[in-house]
Amino acid sequence: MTAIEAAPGLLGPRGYRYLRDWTPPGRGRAWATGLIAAHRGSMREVLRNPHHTEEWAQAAVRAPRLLAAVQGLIGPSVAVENTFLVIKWPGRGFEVPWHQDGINDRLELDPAQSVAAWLALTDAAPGSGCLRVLPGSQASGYLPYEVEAAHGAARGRALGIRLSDGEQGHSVPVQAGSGLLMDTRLVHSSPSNNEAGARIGLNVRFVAPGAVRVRDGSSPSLTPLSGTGW
Ligand SMILES: O=C(O)CCC(=O)C(=O)O
Repeated sequence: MTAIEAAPGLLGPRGYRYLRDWTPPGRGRAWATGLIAAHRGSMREVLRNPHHTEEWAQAAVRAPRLLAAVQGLIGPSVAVENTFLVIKWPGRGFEVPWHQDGINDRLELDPAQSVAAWLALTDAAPGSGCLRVLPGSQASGYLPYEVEAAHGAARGRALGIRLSDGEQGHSVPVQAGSGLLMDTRLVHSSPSNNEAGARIGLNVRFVAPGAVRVRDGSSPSLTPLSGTGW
């Protein structure tokens, strides 16, 4: 199937949408302040699945405006499949390679029944490492990926997609408390933070019942938020 023949997907031809004020900006910034205080000493950069243990993340994934937007896309029954927090400390090189959220060695998400969200807790601008997206890339489906050793497991993301020559993507600045909703096949990345403050964002994968196709025999760990069928 070529990109032109493929259906554009839940988020339309661009494959992503801005979500304004999923939480009040001050609340996002207050969570960020708490995270900076908790992790400044260790300079921890990645928290996996904070919605399993941290109250702020449990509240974030349930934020009414966010949940309503997700339900509008994938229906009334919604669970969280994964969350992934990235803290980009100022002056530390940390690039997230080009990747798609809906596929890894463990599973593949049905793009018609799942959606990814990137939720800003601080302002994110091109200089501080906001997301770069390849608009329309979701129409090419899931692409081959490779392990990128340089971005090793310690940083939690080991998958990389090679772009064609000349492709650079498009920076999407996002204010604290706002975010992006993305097709799970949208190719995106983020550069290092070269500004003075930490840049913090939470990536969430939301699924409807039946959206997860397991690839390695393991069981997905779903946190139901609404509806039935779990
Ligand atoms: O927070 C970032 O810079 C990128 C995170 C991301 O793309 C992801 O977790 O899928």
